[in-house]
Amino acid sequence: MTSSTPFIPHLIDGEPVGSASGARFDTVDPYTREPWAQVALGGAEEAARAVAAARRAFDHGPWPRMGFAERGAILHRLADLVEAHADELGGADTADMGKPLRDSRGNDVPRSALNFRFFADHARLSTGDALPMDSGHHAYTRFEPAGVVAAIAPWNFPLMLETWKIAPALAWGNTVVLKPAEDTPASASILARLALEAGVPAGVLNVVHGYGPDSAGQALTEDPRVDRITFTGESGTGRAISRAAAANLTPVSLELGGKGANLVFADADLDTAVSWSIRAIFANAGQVCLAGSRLYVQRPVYDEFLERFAAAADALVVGDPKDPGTDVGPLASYEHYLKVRGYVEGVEADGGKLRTGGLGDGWVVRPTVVVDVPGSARVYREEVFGPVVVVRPFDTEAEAVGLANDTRYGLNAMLFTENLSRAHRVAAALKAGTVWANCFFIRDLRAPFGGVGDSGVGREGGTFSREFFTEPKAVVMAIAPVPA
Ligand code: TXE
Repeated sequence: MTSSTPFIPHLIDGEPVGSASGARFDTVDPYTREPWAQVALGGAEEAARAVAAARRAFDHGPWPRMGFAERGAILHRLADLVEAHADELGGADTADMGKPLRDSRGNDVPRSALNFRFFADHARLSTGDALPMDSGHHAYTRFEPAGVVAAIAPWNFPLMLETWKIAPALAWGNTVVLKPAEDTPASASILARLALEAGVPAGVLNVVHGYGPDSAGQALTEDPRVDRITFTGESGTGRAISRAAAANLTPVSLELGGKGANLVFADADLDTAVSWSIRAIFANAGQVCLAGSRLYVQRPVYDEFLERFAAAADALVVGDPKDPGTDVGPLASYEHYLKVRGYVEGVEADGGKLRTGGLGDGWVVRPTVVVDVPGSARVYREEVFGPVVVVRPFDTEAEAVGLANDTRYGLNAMLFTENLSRAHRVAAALKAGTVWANCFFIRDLRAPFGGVGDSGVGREGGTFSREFFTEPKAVVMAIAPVPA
């Protein structure tokens, strides 16, 4: 490290600060495999300071007391600033986790700006219930901000998933302590700086860097001054967070792992099915909770589909994430690369075959297609979180639904068919929080997002985010009965 190495501070109560102990850690560019910045390493002390700041800003500051229009205008300004700093924000995520710049700058940054605009407008336009009662009373609902929100984020869509949590929390008048994933700290500190510039008052959005267990993350989940915990990450971590939160009865929203099924029926449009299925597993090097990592193809089109799918996988450009032509970059960290490599190396011992793909140079796993794998294989059952897909044939619709539902996860599923009745029937039968028919990744931010089983607890999006980030209150007033 040289004196010109960038330093990424916490942002607490409006101030960029280091840790009290001076501790720092490196963040590593997974393409160059070199540290590119140093990060303030927070622990329980920094988490407590950030929560105290958020608490003060909530209990005494202007933010929860502002009108929706005023808060919304600030969040719209923040969205504009996010777009204006697209190079800096996208570049930070790419340096931290190797996502192609085309995706970080091209998709995640605009979507992050949209998160702020959407939730600002949604909160402002949201209506409550008015319930005239036969007794002459009148009940109505108020949605009051919940308080201090701890947002604990993963590394696969750093800025995008952080803003997915922060935007509704702020729009509804809460204050926030964000703990970004330790592998991807940079964009969060930039965002917090931009929030101040947009007019978000000091203490309303705080960022603490550090690890999870026995570190800043865990401290946030145990703090009784925190009113909501929103988390995206691994299912085991979700359980740990739930246990910690239970001590204070803090409500949690958990978006966890997935092992998405993708069903291609013989009556599908194969061009559509191949191109979406490729994106579903190889976008972001498969480091997507929604990845379509179990691909089931009806037997009459199995050979043709597999041929075309494998050829399309081979045609993806693997390389430098900063190169605009790159489709697939390295995995996000050495630790994660070792995990994914372990699955690829275990395929043959587990009785499967690599149809194409395998290990690349550096921390790269090439788009990998696994066939003939038994149902007990780890690569078939577990979330690999890499560019690795298992493909199996099926015969009947009922068998396909049974295979798709035979998992402890239930975040999402996809199906491809030109038969409208089948599409509706299968969508209803799949145990998943989201089902896509003849498409993938398309989102309406009003729709519920979350999973069943080990994929999570709760839903976010539109009114679902409102339910989580507010305390809905019923007010019952005695008024004179009004004659009809
Ligand atoms: O996730 P973790 P990791 C899956 C994927 C991946 C695996 C491990 O399979 O290989 O999880 O990734 C914080 N209290 N997904 O280890 O541990 C942590 O610091 C409080 C799925 O990175 O869940 C980080 O900020 N916080 C996924 C965040 O939790 C804790 C996205 C996520 O880390 C904590 C990412 C604790 N006890 C990985 N322990 C998805 N569903 O999108 C950890 N953290």
